[in-house]
Amino acid sequence: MPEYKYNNSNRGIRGTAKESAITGCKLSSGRVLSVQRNALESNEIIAKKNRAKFGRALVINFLSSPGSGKTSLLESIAPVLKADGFKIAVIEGDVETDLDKKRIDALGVPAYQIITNGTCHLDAKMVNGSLDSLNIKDTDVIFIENVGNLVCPTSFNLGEDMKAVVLSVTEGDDKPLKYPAAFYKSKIMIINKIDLLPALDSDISKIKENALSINKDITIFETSCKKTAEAGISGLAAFIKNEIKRKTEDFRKINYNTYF
Ligand SMILES: Nc1nc2c(ncn2[C@@H]2O[C@H](COP(=O)(O)OP(=O)(O)OP(=O)(O)O)[C@@H](O)[C@H]2O)c(=O)[nH]1
Ligand SMILES: [Mg+2]
Repeated sequence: MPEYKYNNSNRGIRGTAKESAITGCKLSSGRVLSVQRNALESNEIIAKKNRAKFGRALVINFLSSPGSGKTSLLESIAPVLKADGFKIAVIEGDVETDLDKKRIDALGVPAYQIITNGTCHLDAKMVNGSLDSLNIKDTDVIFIENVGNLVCPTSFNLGEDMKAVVLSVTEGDDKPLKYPAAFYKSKIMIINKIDLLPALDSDISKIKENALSINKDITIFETSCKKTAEAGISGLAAFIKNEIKRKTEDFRKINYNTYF
């Protein structure tokens, strides 16, 4: 993983996005809280178990600020994948409600609700508790909708294949710079609500430039989930289908005798 260096000179803290993504917050003295480190180390152990349980299913962990359009994207992508015969499941993370799960239920897609009761992210143990309820062996892709937050979810590996950060155009083109770990740790960035661009001063090329300055390998999609102006969904779905195929092939090569 390349190391993106940041320098938060306002607070006198220096470090790397890799460091912050692994250890969470650092004390200004530079000492990492050992209790926090222990929690993250236990999380890694359970994340590995999750990954084994996911088997051949591709797992995508959606991160974003509240309201960027994570559930809307799932509502747009799921019918496209279903129409092509792919089997989908969704794990919904929410601080308080099952409102998003109800939206997924309405698509006829199996969904499991995790209510975190105030915690601002999902962790591997929460996800592990959902796995027996989903028929993973027959699932091609599992989408995890993390709690709306661009900071805390980046520290917790859930055993996923990739993180996908969603940024809507109304949030401002500086967000990749202000919340670097989310962009540094994601394989793809989805710039959503592009139908709103004509009403904004937001410069989409600046969003991309800032994201690429944090993570030069990030793959960028531009989407609109607005029904009357839907855009970019087929391209995103094509990418996901390709990743499903790739995961199945890789998994088959390694586990042919034990799994298939
Ligand atoms: N104009 C426009 N509105 C959108 C688009 N995508 C989502 N929205 C709207 O944005 C609002 C939030 O969308 P959600 O999909 O609920 O966002 P979310 O990221 O799942 O929100 P949380 O789960 O609360 O973090 C809803 O009113 C959506 O209709 C889009 O592409 N264009
Ligand atoms: Mg949502």
